[in-house]
Amino acid sequence: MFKKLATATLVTGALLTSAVQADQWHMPTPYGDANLPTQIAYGFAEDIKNGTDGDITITVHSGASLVKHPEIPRAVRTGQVQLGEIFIGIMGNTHPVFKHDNIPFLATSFEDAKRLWEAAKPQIEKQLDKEGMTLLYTVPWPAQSLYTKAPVNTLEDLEGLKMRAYSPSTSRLADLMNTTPTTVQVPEIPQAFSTGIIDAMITSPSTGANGQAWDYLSHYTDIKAWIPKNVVVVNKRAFRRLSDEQQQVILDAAAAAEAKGWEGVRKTAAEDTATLAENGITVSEPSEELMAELQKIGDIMVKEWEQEAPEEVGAILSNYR
Ligand code: PCA
Repeated sequence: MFKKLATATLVTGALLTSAVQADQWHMPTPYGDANLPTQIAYGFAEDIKNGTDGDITITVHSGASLVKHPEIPRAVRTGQVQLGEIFIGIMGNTHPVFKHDNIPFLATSFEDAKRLWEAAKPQIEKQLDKEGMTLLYTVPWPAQSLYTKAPVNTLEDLEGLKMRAYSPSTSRLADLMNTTPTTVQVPEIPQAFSTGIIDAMITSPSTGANGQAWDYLSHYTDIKAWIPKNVVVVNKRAFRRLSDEQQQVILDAAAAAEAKGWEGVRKTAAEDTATLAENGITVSEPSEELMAELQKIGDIMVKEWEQEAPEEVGAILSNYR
């Protein structure tokens, strides 16, 4: 008798709780609070809280504090968290379509990067869907350029150096540049340079400026090789459980976030490049020879990429071109 009563009370209690309790969602992100994508993520969470009158509140766990970056895709896929932010390139081994994001010289202006994204988006949505995830929005990074401890005029100046890699494509690029790829996450960059784990890297002026690159290197060669993006994805089942109105609030917040990213990135690119120079880094344009050498490597990488998945990659390339 007592047991029955206790169970009944528990059930009623649970029902009551679920009726009044707001959905508390968790959103791991890879990068720290100073980064544009993270600031956008906070605004996105705020929009959703306001738009749902507090029924969905999202806690943003920035800087890989809740889930390590390489594990965020799986955490979202399995529903361990409801949504998360991921650097698209790190999923390059999941399916070649994700590599569109790190191919040198395929798209080097924000206009081209946006066109490339429109061309790749249907394929990306398809692959994410297969893995139980729904695409919400992307945030582009500034163009990726070369950081070194000495001036670089040709690829020979880099030969044998340990080059930071952050995705399968950048590992391949490091190989083709006759350097040794070494995977290092953003928070570990300063220490990796000062302990000699890496000698050079290709990343945005923002990541260099946030990590105070002037403390451990001296030259920035503005090769503007590609414009990668983060993507924010939601677990498909978590999303479908919401009402149509709630889903719409999230989609609207995602559209606003995406617009903020493409707008904001131009400003941060210019500001952060200036910060590098102000702090004593030599910022220079690449030599024609270096660009010609890198361009050749880019052509090889496009061919290799297309061979990996002729149908899907072919569709992206023909859409884009
Ligand atoms: N910063 C991140 C991704 C691209 C970028 O500009 C990084 O270096 O890992």
